[in-house]
Amino acid sequence: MLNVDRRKFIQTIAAGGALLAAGKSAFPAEMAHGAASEANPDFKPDVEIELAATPGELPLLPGASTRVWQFKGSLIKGDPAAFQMLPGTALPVIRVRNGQKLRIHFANHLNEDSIVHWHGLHLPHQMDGHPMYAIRPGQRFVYEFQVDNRAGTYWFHPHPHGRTGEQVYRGLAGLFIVSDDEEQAAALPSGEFDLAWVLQDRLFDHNNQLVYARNMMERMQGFLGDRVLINGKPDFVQPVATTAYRIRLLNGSNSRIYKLAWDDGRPLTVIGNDGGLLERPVKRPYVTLAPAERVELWMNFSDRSVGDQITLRSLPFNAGMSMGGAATANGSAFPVLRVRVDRKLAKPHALPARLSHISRYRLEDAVNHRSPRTFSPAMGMGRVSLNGRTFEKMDEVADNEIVKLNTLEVWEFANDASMMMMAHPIHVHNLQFQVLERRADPRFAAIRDSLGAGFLDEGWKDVVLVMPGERVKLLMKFTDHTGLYLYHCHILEHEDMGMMRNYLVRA
Ligand SMILES: [Cu+2]
Repeated sequence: MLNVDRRKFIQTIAAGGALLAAGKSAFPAEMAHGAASEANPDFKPDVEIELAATPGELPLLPGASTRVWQFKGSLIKGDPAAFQMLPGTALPVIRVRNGQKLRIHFANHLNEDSIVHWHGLHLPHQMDGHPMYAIRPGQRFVYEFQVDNRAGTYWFHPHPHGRTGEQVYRGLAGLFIVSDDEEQAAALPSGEFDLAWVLQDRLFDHNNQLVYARNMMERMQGFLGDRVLINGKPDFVQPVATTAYRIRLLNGSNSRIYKLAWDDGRPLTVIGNDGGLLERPVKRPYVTLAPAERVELWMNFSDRSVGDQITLRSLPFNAGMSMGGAATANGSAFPVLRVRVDRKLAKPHALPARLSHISRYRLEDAVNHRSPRTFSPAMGMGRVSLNGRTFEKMDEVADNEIVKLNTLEVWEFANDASMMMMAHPIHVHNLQFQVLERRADPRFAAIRDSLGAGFLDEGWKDVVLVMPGERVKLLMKFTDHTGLYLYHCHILEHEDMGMMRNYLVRA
């Protein structure tokens, strides 16, 4: 929600003078360090938040505290529910309604550059947390935008180029939950019956300190921990009552894929994913959750007895090439968390047959339906790429990365698994897309089939897992905003190594 004068102001300071004044002459103008360091007095926020990335310590394991990096913040203006820590955790949750205006003062208290990306939100380029806006230690970036997303479970995390993986790994992530009228009408379980579980794997040394990517191999395959934390807690147990719950899951791991199933063999009832509620609930024997993907479950515990325990597990699968030790490799089996029924509650509940309305894009409406843009994530010889290119310059776009505002396009991601058989979770900034089709190379069928029944290609998505040898077609529309946005692999080590590119939306 920048007005024209404000844009001009930002462009002016981004172009030069203020950078020199701030002592940042060493940075090229396009880096725009400190570009939005002041609030716009004409912008009237409904919610205003102070949010700092800062070093801290948390008692995660018995014994020594773990040094972490955390988002800490406070609410300056708005409903107290708009900014809270998830109860009993250090995980920040921003809760807003679609249409609300937000101002977020981001302060970088780390010893390195950072910037915050609002994952899944549809925002002007300047507000998206592009790495060109990374601010130096001690600097501030003021975000001002109007929420323009349907109800859903979005999230936020740092996005400075080359450092995203480590900053997320050390603890910088939060949930961004949007509600709207359509979602309220579905009357899903709310308040204490609306749970959030953020899944992250971590590796600790003998002194309880986090260990991160020690060598090229751990970066190439994506860094894997040997311990799963839920909302930052090991050995997580969720107490529940004998009633129905809405459960939001975010895979906040750097590179781990989860194949989630209840240990009693019941199917999972899925009501939503990346871009909010599905049209109607669907059942899956298991759910495949790749890095940065979200899924919302509806779980009814009313036929359980007090004292019952149910374990959510990650089942074994064929991950292609994953070189972790047997206990930590992608595809190894482990318990994720336990649910414990600890009280009786006679509370009426019903799973709505219809959850939301989703209008499907049609392939024939895509301006390039006869010739989809194709992007190939590839890796080999210590290098990762998209169509043979890596992210090198902040503002670089190739000819096939320029799209026109207000057009629908079909993009195809073709996983070239010739060198390394790895699945890549591809994320596109600025929009929610629809998955049109997947085509698998029969040579890699065993890998695809070990996860395929858990894909949730329904509804709106902003991350799609592209399996080895697979070609996935997406339909996406570029509306409202022009400028540079990113698309990249959400294995954060791949992203940091350059499996990331800009695309440009042009008027
Ligand atoms: Cu990747």
